[in-house]
Amino acid sequence: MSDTVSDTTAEADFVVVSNRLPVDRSPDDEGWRRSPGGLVAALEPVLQSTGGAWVGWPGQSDLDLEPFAFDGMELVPVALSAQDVELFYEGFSNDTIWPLYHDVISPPTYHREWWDAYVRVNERFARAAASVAASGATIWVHDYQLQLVPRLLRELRPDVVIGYFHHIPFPAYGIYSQLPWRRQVLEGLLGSDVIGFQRAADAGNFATAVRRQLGYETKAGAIRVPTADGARTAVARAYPISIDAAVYDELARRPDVQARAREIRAELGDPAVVLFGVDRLDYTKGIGHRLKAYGELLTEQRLDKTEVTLVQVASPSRERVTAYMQLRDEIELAVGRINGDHDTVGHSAIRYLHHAYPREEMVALYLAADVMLVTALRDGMNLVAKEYVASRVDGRGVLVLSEFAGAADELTQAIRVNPHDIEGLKDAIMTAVEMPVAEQRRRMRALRRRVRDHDVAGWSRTFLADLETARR
Ligand code: GDG
Repeated sequence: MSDTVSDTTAEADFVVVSNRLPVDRSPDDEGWRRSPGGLVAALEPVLQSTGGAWVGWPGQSDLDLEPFAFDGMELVPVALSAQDVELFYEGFSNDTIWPLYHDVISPPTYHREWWDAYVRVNERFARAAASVAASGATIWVHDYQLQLVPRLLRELRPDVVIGYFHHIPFPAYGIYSQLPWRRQVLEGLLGSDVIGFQRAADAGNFATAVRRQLGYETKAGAIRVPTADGARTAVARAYPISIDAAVYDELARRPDVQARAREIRAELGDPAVVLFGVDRLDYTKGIGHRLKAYGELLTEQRLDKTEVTLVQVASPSRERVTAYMQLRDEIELAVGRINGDHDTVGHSAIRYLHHAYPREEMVALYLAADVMLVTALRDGMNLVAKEYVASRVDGRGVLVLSEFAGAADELTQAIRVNPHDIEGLKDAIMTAVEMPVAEQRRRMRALRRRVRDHDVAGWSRTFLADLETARR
């Protein structure tokens, strides 16, 4: 990676780089479908108006494709071999960085072979981005799989402006410093002009790591990065991500979605109380703690088992990583025990669903749920919490929210919990179940205002405005 990529083929003034392209192969394998998600929704208008490009992996190993146009964007596929997927993606990204950055809830694995693959694949992404960026382009790199890309890009293309957004937590120094390649990762990120985090605490942890490891001066989020001819400034600060709130609001007002919400309650046997959890099946989400608290409330008869149902959607995730296989076994064992103890022939304590659902169905579930349980042990933001709020067009419903999710900084009218404190979690669930309607409405009004006024479009506008300032 020593040669500078020539920009003779370059064309895009705005380039997004993320592990995955924003499209999935359609089931019949005949072309592409847009993958759902707020990031695409937020960035698509910018990409379309600037003739921008998106660089990423198409999601299948050994698929080597030429760039192609899709919905007014140029998509630039980066090929990953089956071995890259195993070492770079499942290995270093999801079994080293992910557990380390989520406060070692699960022990991180350190393999030099995984690191080598991470470097190699990051170089490939950087080269792909460098080759499509126009002179002076803005390049926005996303997330923990690509932490080395900013610096590699700066070496290849000193003319471009580089932003990086970190979707997951950045851990405290005592934890971060376990990483055998801690300096290289910090230097990789510092190739950016602006480094965005979910919470102010994450940005603070990053600045501390930079000071302690590299000895660079940091002042209120401005980091002085030494260069060959002096120094440049990199900015590290919080840009809490959000959702396209209007889309959830609209879906939740649709008569068919509301009818489906009523139908869901009927299918559950019209219980007095529906509790709801939806997460990727991930050990960071605190699903086990949630089940423990709920099971004890049933056993102690604080909740009436004939009157309450917990719907838990656990969407399949990272199924080839051992820690996730073990988690699935643990969760399914816990669900089986609780249901075995408390079910009747006609009623289930937990409706456990190991599937992914279409967005309409998710919104119907949000509308059907009296209480939403977000009990993450560590979570960059947690968009589910915001989606629940945006869907409650009826002003009802209660959000129980972990203080370890980034969303807790903003959603202050939720019932805040420490999920490690099982007694506290049980009390919070009871407070939510028993909350008078007037109080539900008062809290929900404030929550909805927050999510409406801070949506994902605002998030990307703010970040990109700071990148423009960095350019000047
Ligand atoms: C990472 C960070 C940060 C889930 N199951 C289904 C489904 N989902 C959707 C949810 C939500 C998204 O997936 C999950 O987002 P989260 O934010 O809750 O969590 P992560 O996947 O861990 O995301 C996180 C985020 O990045 C953004 O920066 O907030 O902290 O870990 O949108 O609705 N969607 C559908 N069916 C499902 O079954 N349609």
